[in-house]
Amino acid sequence: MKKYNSQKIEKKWQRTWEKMDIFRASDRSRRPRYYLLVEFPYPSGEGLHVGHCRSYIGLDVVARKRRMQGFNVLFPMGWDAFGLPTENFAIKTGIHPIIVTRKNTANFKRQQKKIGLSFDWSREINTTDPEYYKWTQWIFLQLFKKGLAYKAKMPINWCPKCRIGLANEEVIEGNCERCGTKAVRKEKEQWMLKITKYAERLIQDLAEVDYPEKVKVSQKEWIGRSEGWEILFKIKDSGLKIPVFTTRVDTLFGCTYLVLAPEHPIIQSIKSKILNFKSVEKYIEKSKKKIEKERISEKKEKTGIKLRGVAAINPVNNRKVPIFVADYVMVHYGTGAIMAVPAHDQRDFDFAKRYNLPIIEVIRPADRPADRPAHRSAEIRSPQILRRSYLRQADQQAYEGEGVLINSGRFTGMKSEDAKERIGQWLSQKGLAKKAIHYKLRDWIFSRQRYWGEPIPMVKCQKCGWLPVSEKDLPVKLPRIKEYKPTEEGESPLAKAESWIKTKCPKCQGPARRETDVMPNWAGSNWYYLRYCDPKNNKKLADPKKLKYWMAPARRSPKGVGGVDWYNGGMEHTTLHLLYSRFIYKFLWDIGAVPKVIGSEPYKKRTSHGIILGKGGIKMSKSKGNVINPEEVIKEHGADTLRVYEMFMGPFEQMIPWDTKGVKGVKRFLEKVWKLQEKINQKSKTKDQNDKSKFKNKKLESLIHKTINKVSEDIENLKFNTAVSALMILANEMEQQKEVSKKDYSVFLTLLSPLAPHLTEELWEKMGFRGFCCQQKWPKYNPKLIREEGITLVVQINGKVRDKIEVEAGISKQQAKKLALAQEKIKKRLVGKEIKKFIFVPRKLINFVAVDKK
Ligand code: ANZ
Ligand code: ZN
Repeated sequence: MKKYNSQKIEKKWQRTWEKMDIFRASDRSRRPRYYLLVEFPYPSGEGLHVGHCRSYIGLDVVARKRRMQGFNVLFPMGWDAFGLPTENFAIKTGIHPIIVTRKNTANFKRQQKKIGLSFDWSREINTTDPEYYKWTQWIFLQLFKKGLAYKAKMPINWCPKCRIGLANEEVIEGNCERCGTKAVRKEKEQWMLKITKYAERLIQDLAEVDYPEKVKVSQKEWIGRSEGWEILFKIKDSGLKIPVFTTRVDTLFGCTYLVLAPEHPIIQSIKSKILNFKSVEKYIEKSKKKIEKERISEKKEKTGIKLRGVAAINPVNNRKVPIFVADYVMVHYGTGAIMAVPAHDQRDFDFAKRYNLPIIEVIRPADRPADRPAHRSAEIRSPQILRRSYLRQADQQAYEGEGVLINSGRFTGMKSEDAKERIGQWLSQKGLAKKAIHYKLRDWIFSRQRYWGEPIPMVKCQKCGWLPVSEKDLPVKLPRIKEYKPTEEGESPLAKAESWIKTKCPKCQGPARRETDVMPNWAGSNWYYLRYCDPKNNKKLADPKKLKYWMAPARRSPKGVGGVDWYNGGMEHTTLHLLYSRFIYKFLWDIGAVPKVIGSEPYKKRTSHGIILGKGGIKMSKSKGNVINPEEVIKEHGADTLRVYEMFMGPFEQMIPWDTKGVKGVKRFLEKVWKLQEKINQKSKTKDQNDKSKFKNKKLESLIHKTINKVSEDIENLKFNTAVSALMILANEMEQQKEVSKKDYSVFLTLLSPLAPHLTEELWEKMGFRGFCCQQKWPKYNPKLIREEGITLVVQINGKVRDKIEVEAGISKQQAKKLALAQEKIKKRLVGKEIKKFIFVPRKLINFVAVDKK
C-alpha cells in the first residue's frame, strides 16, 4: 500500500471534477432544488484566511450532502470587490483598482479551488463588473423614482489631516484609522435611502424566517422600535411649544428640566429671548465638531448649557422648568428634545449631578415598603419635596425600573405601567400629548466621496435640478482616472474628471453635470444572491422564471416561505449587510422586480459561523504574527485535513482558537481511513455484495447505522464537530476488525465524502466502485438497528469477574439471568452452589451471590 499522498490525490480530483463539470447547477431539473449561499468575500490583497474557510467549508459540506440526497443544488461564489483597501492601495501605488481587483480575485479563486469547494463557477459574479453594477444602478433609479432616494445634508466623519471622509469603521476610538488624528464632524450633501420606511416590516417579518435568535434580537435592537408618547411643553411667555418624546410618561412629575439637541431648530426661533445666546452658540459650534460616537459615549462626561431667560412649563403641574442644550440628546431621534427625569434616567442623573439640578423621585420600586426606603440621602437636592430616597446615592444610580408612583399628585399610588396610559390619556384630552412610535434606525447614507464604487446614476441640470440617468444609458461606467485621492474639500476624486462629469440633461438637453459621489460598500451585496440565479442576463437583473425556480417556496415547505434556502455568514454582518439586503429585497418585491410567490423575505434560513482566533485565543492579526494561512496548511497536510479540522475544531457557531496539534490529530485520522483499505475483503467483488455467509458482526452493523443517523442529523444542525467524531469512532471500530466488508467501507466513504471529498474519491476508485463517491446516494439507516445495540455485560460470582457476555442493550433482568446461567463457565462454577441473591446493573454487570449447598 502506498502512503497517503494528499498533494497528488487532491490535484487529481479537483481537475477531474472540473473537467466533468459535476457541480454545475441546472436551471431546469426534475430533482428538487436547493439554494445554498455563503457570503461572498471582499478579495483583499492578503488572500483567504482560515476564517473565510470555515463558512465555505461548512456550507460546502451541506451542499455536497444535498447533492447526494438527490437535490439540484445552487452553490455559487463571487466577489464583493468595490471598497476602500483596494482604493487606498491605488492611492499609495498608483496601480489601478481594476488591475488590483483582477489579481486579487484570481488569487482568491485559486485558493478556494485548492480547498475543493464545490462551487458552480459558471455563475461567478463580480460587483465591479459594469454588466453587474448596471443593475445596482438600476435599483438606485427605481428607489429614486419611488421617492426612496433623496439628497440631504448629513454629517460625515472627517479627518482634518488626511482631508478625507471616513467610514464609521475607519474611526477607531474617535481617531482616524490611518493617521490617528481626531476625527471631526463635517456636513455634506449626501444621497440617502429611506430604509426607515421599512422599519416596521423589517421587524415584523422576522417572525417568518429561520434565523438564530441572537440575530433576530440584534436586528430588532438595531431598528430600535420604541413606543411612547410625545408631550408638549409650552415655552413660558411665548406661543411656542416643544414636543418631547418619552417612553416614561409615568415619570412626568419628576421632570425637572428639558434638554434640546444642539441642532434643534427651536433654539433659533427663541434666540432673542436667550440672555446668554453667545455662549450657547459657542457650545453648539463645539458640539457640531464632535462625531456622534463621542457624543453618545457613556464614558464621556455629559456637557450642556442652560438657556438663560427662558423656561418651559411642565404640563402636569404647571411648574416652571429650565431648558438646557446638551449634546447627549440627538436631533435625529424622537423629537430631538427630552424631558429630563434625573431620578429615573441615568444620563439625566449624571447631568443633574453635574449642574446641580433637582432630583425628584416619582417611582418607588414595588418591593420597597412605602414608608421605609432602603437608603436615606442627604445629598438629594430639593429637600422641600423629598425627605427620603429610594435611590442608591452611594452608587450614583438612577432607579430606571418600574414601580409605584410617588410625588405624582392624583396619580400617586398607581402602578407605573398603568400610569403610562392614564397620564398620557389625560394630557391627550387637553391636546398636550399623543401616542408615538419612534425607531432608532436612520435613513441610510448612500454616498461616499470616493472613487472605487458604483457611480450614482444621477445628473444635475442647472435648470431642471437633479435627474436620473435614463435607464437605457446604464451602466454609468466608472471612468479611468490617474489621481485617486479625494479633493481637498473632501469631494470624490471623480470631481476632477471634468470630461466625464460634463453631460447632457436628460430632460432639456442642456449642459448638466454628473454626480461624483459613488455608492457605499454595501450596495453590490444588496442583491447579489438574485443575480446568481441568472448571472448573464442583460435585459433584467434576473429572469423572474429563474428566480421563481430557485427561490419560490418548495411545495413541501410548511409555511410557504421562500428565499435562499440557507445563507451562512458572519455575525458582524447582522446589522449592516443582512438588514440592508432585506430592505432592498422588500423594495424590489414591492415594485414587482422579483416574483411575488417568493414571499417578502430574501433568506429563509440564516446561520452564522464563529470566528477563528489565533493561538491562545487572541484575534488573528498580522502584527501579532499569529495568522494561519490556509494554503500552508494545505501544503503541509492537505486540503482534506484543513477541511476536516475546521469542522472538527469546535462547535461551528462558536469562536474557537486554532490549534496546530488538533490539525495533526485530524491528519492521523485521515491516514487511518487510508490504511483501512487493507482491511477490505477484496474477495467480495461489488460493494453491494454483503458477505452473509460469514459471521455477522452485530456491533459493527449497529454502529454503522448509528453513524449514518448521527452524521446526517449533525450536518443539518451545524454540529460538524460531532459528526466528525462519530466518523472517528466508526473508523476505530473498523480498525479493530480482522476484515471489513466492501459494503461497510463504501458506506463509511460516502459519509465522509462531504467532509474529505478528495481522499474518499481516491479510495472509492481504488476499491473499484463505480461513479464518483461524491455522487453516490446518501446512505439511509435502519431505525431498528440503531435502537438495539449490542453491549457487553460482565458476569460476576460473589464479586469476582467470571465471564463476559454480548447482549442487546435493552435486555431485561430475567433474560440476562437466564443467558448468564446458560454460559459454560458460569455453569461450572455454580455446581453445588445455591444462589442467594442476584444483582443486575443494566448495561454493566450481573452478580450472583452464591453459597455452598448444605
Ligand atoms: C423621560 C424619561 C424618564 C425617559 C425616564 C427615560 C427614563 P428609547 O427606549 O431608547 O427609545 N430620548 C428621547 N429622545 C431622545 C434623543 N433625541 N436623544 C437622547 N435621548 C432621547 O428611549 C426613549 C427615552 O430616551 C425617552 O424617554 C427619553 O428619555 C430619551 F425615567 O423621557 B425618556
Ligand atoms: Zn435640464
